[in-house]
Amino acid sequence: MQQLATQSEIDFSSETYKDAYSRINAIVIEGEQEAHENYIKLAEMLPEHGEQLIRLSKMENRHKKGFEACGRNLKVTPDMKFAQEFFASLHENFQTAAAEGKVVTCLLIQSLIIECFAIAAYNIYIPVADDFARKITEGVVKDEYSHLNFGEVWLKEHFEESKAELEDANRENLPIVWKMLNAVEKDAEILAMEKEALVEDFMIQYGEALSNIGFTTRDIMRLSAYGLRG
Ligand code: PL3
Ligand code: FE2
Ligand code: FE2
Repeated sequence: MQQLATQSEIDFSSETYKDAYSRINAIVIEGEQEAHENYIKLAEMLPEHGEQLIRLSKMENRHKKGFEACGRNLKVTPDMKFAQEFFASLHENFQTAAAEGKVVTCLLIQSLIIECFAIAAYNIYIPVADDFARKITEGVVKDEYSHLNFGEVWLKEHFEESKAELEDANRENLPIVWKMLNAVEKDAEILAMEKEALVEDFMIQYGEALSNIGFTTRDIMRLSAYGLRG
């Protein structure tokens, strides 16, 4: 496998880097914004956890501000139109599920898929980030583990009655993650982030989450590779 650059070899001020960063930075800002809105929606759907979910939504807003500062620090203007299109499918699926009162699907999309995607991306980004962005991202990723944990705990407690909906929601939404990864692959590589590493980290986080919720190893193999190849 081709060796990508290490942090000290990256020219964060080159036009190539800044061009790729304008899309990746926008994706992350948009992702944090979507997460912020999704936790507000979840707070309405699960009023007994309302306070905690509003806390999470506020953390997402702080994350968004942190990543906006990362873009400004590199003198990059985020391409928000690109990022909204990037998130359109997951956004739409979350909205539809919320309108139908499908809390299990909403939790799978936000607290499992989006959080695992974020954790994988941030973990792979940290060693190759500029010093300013690295500090921000290290703080953010710690929070994301707690967001993932919220989803795991709730779904574990409601495992039997959620199982069928989780299977459907996984089948419908996991292939979207692979499409999103393909759409960001080239830009990620310019930031010295390898697609294979992103896929691997995502699979580990997501597989562990499914295991914590109560799925068997056999289920996890089937669920977590859904739509991965073709
Ligand atoms: C949830 O709290 C946040 C959701 C953010 C989703 C981010 C997905 C990022 C995929 C793009 C890979 C490059 C990441 C680079 C990090 C600055
Ligand atoms: Fe976040
Ligand atoms: Fe989060």
